[in-house]
Amino acid sequence: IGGIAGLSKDELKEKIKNDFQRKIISLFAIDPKEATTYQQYLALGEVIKEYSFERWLKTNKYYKQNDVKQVYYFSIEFLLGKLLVNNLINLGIRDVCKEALNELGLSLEEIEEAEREPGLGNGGLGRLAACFLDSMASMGLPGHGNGIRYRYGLFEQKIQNGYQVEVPDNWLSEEYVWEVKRSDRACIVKFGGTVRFDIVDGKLKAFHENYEPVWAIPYDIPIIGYGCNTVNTLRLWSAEPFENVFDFASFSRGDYIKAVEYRYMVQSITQVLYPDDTNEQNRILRLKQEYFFVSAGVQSIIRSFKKRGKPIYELPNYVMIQINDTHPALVIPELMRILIDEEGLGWEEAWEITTNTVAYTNHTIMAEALEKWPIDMVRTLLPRIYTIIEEINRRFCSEMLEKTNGDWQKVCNVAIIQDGQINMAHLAVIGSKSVNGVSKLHTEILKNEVLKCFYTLYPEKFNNKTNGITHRRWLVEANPDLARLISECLQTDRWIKEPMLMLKFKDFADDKLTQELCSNIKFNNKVKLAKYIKDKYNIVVDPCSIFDIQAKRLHAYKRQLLNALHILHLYNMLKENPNLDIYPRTFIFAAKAAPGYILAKKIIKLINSIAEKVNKDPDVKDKLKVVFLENYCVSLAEKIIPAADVSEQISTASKEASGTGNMKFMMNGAITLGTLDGANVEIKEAVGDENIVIFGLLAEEVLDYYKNGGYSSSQLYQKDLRIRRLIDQLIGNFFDVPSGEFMDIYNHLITYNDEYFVLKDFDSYHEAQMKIDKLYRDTKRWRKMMIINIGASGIFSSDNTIQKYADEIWHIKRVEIPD
Ligand code: DL6
Repeated sequence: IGGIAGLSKDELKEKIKNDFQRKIISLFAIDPKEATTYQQYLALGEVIKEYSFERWLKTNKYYKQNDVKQVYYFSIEFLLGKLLVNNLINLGIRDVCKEALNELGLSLEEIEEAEREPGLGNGGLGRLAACFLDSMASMGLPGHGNGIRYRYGLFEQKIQNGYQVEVPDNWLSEEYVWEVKRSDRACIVKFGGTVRFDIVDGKLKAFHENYEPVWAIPYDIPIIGYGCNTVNTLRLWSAEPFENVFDFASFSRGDYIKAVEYRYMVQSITQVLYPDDTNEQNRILRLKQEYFFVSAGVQSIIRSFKKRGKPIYELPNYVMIQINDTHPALVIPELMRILIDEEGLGWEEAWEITTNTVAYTNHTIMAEALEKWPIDMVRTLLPRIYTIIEEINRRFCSEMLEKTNGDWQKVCNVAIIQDGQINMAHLAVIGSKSVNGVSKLHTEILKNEVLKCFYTLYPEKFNNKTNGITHRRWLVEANPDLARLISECLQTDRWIKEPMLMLKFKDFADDKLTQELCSNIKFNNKVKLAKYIKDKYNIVVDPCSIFDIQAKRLHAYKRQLLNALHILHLYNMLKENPNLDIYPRTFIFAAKAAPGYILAKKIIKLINSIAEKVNKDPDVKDKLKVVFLENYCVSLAEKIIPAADVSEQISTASKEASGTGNMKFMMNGAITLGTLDGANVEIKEAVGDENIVIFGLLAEEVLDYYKNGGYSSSQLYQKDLRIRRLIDQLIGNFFDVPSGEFMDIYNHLITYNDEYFVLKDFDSYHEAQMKIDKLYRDTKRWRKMMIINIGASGIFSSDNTIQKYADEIWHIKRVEIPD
């Protein structure tokens, strides 16, 4: 096995066949003909991974030898998706590999399907991190990921009798092909214990004693760039116990029970991904996870930096650490700890280095998602880190006190330690050189509302980096026919490297042939999805109907409830008037709810109850269908998104920081039906008002209602007959469900005054839906809209986003790894 550089196509094909067959023998000691599809996948994966090794080695060597500045993207989640197809495409050998396997009587598609995707993320935040890795490698940028190797990923969702049921995701039950264990690069992470201060050589020095040591073992995954020789690294850390832990003073020799408890404690650290993307307060294990991967990551960065032989104060010239939300914000005190305790620097020097090395991205304004840790918890678990946070806070507050002429209230508003808790967003802002939001609107809200005090203090830190998605996965891989059409129209495939070239595809918007081809591709994708739905759920959906899709995490603010209630409204209208002229629609949902999020789970049950009612009613059967696809994940998204006509992006304005699903759908020719929230605003700018359908309250109106009141959902209920009917159906006996089943939804909407303005926006949503109905009937117009959306989506390639991070925050340059 090994390198593939310089081989002719035929040589490569022969090599793949030989390597693949030999791999099956060496891995399983069986005749290649007897291998199961899964074994074939494992063998092919191993072969392809090894093909990347030569480039991987060269990349690392190049970075070292040329003193290249590197960026480390710290994220508690990396939602990678399947890697086999992606790696084949990025290595440029998918077609030849397909031929090689064909000649062996095998199907590459079947083998690819056998891969199990690691669910190491909840949703947008983790998937963004994965898109960024692909972009950095493909652009030749020296950027790596640092995260956690969870033993169990996000739960697998099953729907039973309309309810969500969670099943553990045992993704490591078989080995994971794409990783390489690097025990030689392990680090020790220290928990608990005490801190003693002493004067050594006239300097105050901290000694962390009686701690519990944990091994952090790195598993590296090669991140293969497209059309270049760059192979960067995603390093995921796994916690392992010390075998000789009895040598540590805190353990009494021979205490068997303690030893077992210790092993259990250690293993629990990287055991499971928290299945919640908003509220992680007060969970000690989560705090352990955060410190664990941060400490290991920073230690390993400093270790390799020191090997360069540069003075430590040069660190910011060679290293940048981007923290993906506040989960890795402990990077700040951890880097301070290493610089002060291990490198012997003074506070000011260490602070200067730290605040020039770290940059922070905020991903949410939802108050419940802004992390706060109780002081006691941090002090007990991370005593040395706590003393550093306290000192950062003390210095910052005294500086503020001076600046505000002693206005304590103002100081309290920005302090890191508030009301017995550590405010991680404040720590992140104060300790970073840059603070960015993830869409223009979101960044404005950060500057003018959520982090206003900090914006006044440090306006120069704040900047926007609108999210992006990798068009290589979300178009080239997920929708190969559309990718081919774009290449044919543009007469080049250079757009795969330079996504702004995709904008030229818009020139074909009025071209009849392109319109037809585009529409045929969409139709074929819909046929494939319809087959998937028939095979899996035995539901027949008509590919000629409008495929209207809402696929994302289930959250009250994302308003799947608005969509569901509206479907119920359409149903009511059709029951009243079976001849009502509405264009046939298939509403498709896919969404996981956090296991403890009761309201979200009830909304899933409601959608399934509506589906049951609608799908079996002969009166509406040709006009409406509702399908809930279980277990939404990256690979399911790759099946669904290319088949969408309508992309539902209907969050309450101001709540969705950016959204990235909105970009994936438009890239595949779906028309956005959305509010002016997150990146929808920029999608509208990119496609023009006539190529998107917008409805609902504006962000400023929503924020104004929150501040000043003025909305009463119960008044609306009294006044609006359609709404009253819907709400009454929820709590009456319209659905075949236990009595009171949807009471939580009722309370949310009426008793607690509809926090996310579902009923307030209902009217405007209905009008927008009717507009979609009308537009879809105008075939030419619709096709034109599709093409404009596809072309304009080049703007939202994560390559563009990453270029901005590289130029404006990281100050790193593209490098070409020689052959
Ligand atoms: O920035 C990625 C993604 C955005 O597109 C979504 O709009 C936003 O909701 C999501 N935020 C989170 C928050 N998690 N935490 N903390 O996932 O980030």
